[in-house]
Amino acid sequence: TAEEADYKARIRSALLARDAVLVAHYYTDPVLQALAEETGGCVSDSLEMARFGKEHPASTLVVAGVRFMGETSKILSPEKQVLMPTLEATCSLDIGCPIEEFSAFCDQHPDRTVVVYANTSAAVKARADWVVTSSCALEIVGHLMDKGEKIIWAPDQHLGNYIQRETGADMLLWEGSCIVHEEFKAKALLDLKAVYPDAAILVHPESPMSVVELADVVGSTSQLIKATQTLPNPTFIVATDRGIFYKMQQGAPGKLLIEAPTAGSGATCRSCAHCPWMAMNTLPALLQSLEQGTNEILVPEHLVPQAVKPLERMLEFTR
Ligand code: CIZ
Ligand code: SF4
Repeated sequence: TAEEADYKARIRSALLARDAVLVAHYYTDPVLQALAEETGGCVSDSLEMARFGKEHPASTLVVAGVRFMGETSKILSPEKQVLMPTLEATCSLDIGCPIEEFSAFCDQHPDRTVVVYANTSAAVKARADWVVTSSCALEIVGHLMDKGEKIIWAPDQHLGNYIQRETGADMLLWEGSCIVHEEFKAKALLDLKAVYPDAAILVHPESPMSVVELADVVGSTSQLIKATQTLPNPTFIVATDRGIFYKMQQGAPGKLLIEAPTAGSGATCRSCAHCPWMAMNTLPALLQSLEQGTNEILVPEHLVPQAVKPLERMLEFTR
């Protein structure tokens, strides 16, 4: 629309005026993903967002995503200014893992290596030995298991269960979950597969085990996008946030892409498979942050030296 074009033009000039680069997650509004691409920014999963932000020469990073992504960028680049369209965009995994309880849990198991998902607060990262994302969790836990380490895993129990099953590692699991992926339903997915027998089922491992078990491919957002480009199937049923369809369609234009069913599909909520916090990232919010320098991410200084270690370990391991 004309209004959209106007916002985009103003955001472009504000990016230049501030020496800023836009980094957007796959789950954000396609408008923001397109804008990030058009302006030399980055559209990716949380691992590559972190790496891109750290390595990019811009003095300001504008992170369209949820709060932990902005915090990760700031921890890795304390000298840069990090802005976000909103500071209200949190994550049910982050909320479900408060530092006091988590730290007490770790204290009870001092013999275990602490591995946390990137979807956590800076304080939780500072308590961890390793940070992982869904694109490197299997390899990193496998590596730790080979060294004979026992693990505390937090906060996503479904991803933890999946990794435990795949690697056989000894893992104590925190019981958090993602409110988006938790809604995918196995029975309805089977019914949909019966309608599209040629479809491959792609599942993000934050989904319940009953859904993961039906998958042809289980993987992170970037791994699922890749699957739509490499598998021969004409159709894909996709169990992750629907924001991902922007990149999937771009890379596999001839394919039919279908949302996996959720508890509320077609009935109570048309947007079960879309993260309400990712959805807070809008063009007006982005413009306001850039023009006025509002919504700056600050991480308490005493946390940074500890939180940066497990993050750099992850970046080094996945280089
Ligand atoms: O669900 C999320 O927040 C994901 C998949 C983050 C990520 O690692 O890109
Ligand atoms: Fe958190 Fe789930 Fe939203 Fe990702 S999709 S930010 S894991 S609530």
